[in-house]
Amino acid sequence: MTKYIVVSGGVVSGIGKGVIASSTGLLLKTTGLKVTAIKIDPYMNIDAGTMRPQEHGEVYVLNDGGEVDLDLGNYERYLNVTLSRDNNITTGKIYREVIEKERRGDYLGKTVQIVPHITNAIQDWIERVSKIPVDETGEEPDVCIVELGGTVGDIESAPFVEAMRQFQFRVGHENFALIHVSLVPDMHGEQKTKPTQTTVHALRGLGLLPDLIACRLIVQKPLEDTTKAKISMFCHVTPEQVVGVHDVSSVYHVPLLLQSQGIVKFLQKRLNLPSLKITKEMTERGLNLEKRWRELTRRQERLLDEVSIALVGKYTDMQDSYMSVVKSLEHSAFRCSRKLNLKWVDASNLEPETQTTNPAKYHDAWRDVVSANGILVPGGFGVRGSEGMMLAIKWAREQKIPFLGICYGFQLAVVEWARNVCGLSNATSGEFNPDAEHPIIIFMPEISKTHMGGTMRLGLRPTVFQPESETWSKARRLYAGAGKIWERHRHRYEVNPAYIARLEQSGIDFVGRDEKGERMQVLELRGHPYFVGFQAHPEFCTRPLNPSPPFLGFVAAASGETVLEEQLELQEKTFKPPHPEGAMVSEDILRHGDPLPRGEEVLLTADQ
Ligand SMILES: *[C@@H]1O[C@H](CO)[C@@H](O)[C@H](O)[C@H]1NC(C)=O
Ligand SMILES: *[C@@H]1O[C@H](CO)[C@@H](O)[C@H](O)[C@H]1NC(C)=O
Ligand SMILES: CC(=O)N[C@H]1CO[C@H](CO)[C@@H](O)[C@@H]1O
Repeated sequence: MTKYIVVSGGVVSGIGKGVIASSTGLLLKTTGLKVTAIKIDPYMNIDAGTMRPQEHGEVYVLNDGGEVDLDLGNYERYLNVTLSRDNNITTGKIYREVIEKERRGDYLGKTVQIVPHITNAIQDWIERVSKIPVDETGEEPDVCIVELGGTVGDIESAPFVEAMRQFQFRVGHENFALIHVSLVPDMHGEQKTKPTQTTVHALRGLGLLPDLIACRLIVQKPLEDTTKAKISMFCHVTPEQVVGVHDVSSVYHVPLLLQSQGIVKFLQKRLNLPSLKITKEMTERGLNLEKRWRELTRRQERLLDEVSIALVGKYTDMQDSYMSVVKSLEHSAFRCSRKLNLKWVDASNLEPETQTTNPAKYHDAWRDVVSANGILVPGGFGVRGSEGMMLAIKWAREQKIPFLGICYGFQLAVVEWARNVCGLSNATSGEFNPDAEHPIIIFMPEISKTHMGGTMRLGLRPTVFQPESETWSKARRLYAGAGKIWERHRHRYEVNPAYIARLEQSGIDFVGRDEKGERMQVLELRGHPYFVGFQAHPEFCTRPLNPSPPFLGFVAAASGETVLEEQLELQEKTFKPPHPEGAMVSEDILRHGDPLPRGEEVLLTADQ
């Protein structure tokens, strides 16, 4: 029987419910259990692909091409699992399923209602998805963490709260626990419990009893014993059921903070976890995970040397849209024992026009770029800022500053090369000007231009390293010298095949390509400390204890030549892909080359 831990929130959203939920999952994993996660988003969108990054943060891409909320990224990273698009439930998906069933006549003409039809559909979905294997064992998970988005009491989340109320009886008391995350405001040094009392009363009114109340304090001061006693008394729980989560130096400390308050022991007893048979091998794996996690957090506190990275992008004032990129840099910096100093540079401030319209911004932006140890151009869309990004790329290339280009950043690096090295001064991307004289980047031919803005190439795809790259490519060494690697893609444009010979003659190397060798996926320059571009989005597969290889190489190179050499050697010995074996063989890719579309067709927003 699967054990379910539902994590709900009260008072306000955005207080780190996801981190508490994934930390709980991680702690259970250290006891040798197999853990999966489901995120419920009470909004009507069917998927996240069409949502604007300014409003929702990053669109996170899964192996199966599912475009989801960035919280699923949290779970994949903490739990080292591979989730599917069904691990994200939105109101839109549930309603669509119920409406489709109604249209098919599955309800035999009965009145279809929120209770029981929508609430049943939610419960069925959770039960089904919680049983899907997500890790290298290929076995059913023991525990499923269900994070309920929004706050209890919202109109939006009401059907989900009711579904959870019913669900506790469906699966039984011993298999269902609820963690309610609440806010404890600190007012002039006094910790206030009233909001928590109110939200717990609301929860009880809806038929759900909290097994644990996680009190978030948005200050660096732990929950006081008197506050704990008060919450325990007014919310009708024992003091051991109240845990405090104050601000700590980094989110990686949260699991240890929870553990120190006995939540593992509590959940073991509450859910009768010892009744699950845990093999010796899994117990050891769990212990090893705990040891490595502790080491990571301990090492983090002692970091002295800094590495500064300029992130030259477009949505720099909406930093959540680069969540996975930032995580990849963080994980890589830990590994290199460096403190990450991230400088956000708005690319359009680097353009010559800004020098006249806003000289201060122009100079600040360039100061950040030229003082950085490494320059990163992440994914993006559209022409705005692209000239500024290419100026930053040119600087990195000529001054031999470590550079990493992701997706759009990779494409711009190719255009910059075509213009300034290959002598095609009119080179540009077909994305900006479809009638350009030298469209170095073009719309992928398989993708329909006419169909509602087109589709995307989405999900986990292989990249094959060119045979001769074995002798020199740093990118390849970072993947332990593998001939074939797997990363997630999300793009619509590619390097124009008509220019590849010319580009390569002038000295750029496309060391990684698709299986047919037609699509350019990894570029690298020889004779440069680190100049690498990826058409894929490797940032979606980074792990705290297993940083994304191209990011690791980039941060290591930015930390110095010896650090890079150390990390290359370590990667050659220890790197393992974060995907379970099964994820890396896809029949239809083998049979048909590169089929499109694998995911749902994606409509573009105007901004893209
Ligand atoms: C993470 O998962 C991958 C693939 O499922 C596995 O090979 C690797 O050993 C796991 N890493 C850890 C630290 O558990
Ligand atoms: C290409 O650039 C030259 C100047 O370098 C310009 O005269 C010419 O019009 C450009 N061609 C196109 C098609 O834009
Ligand atoms: C079972 C099911 O309906 N899954 C859906 C999950 O969401 C995606 C859209 O993002 C749908 O395509 C799936 O059908």
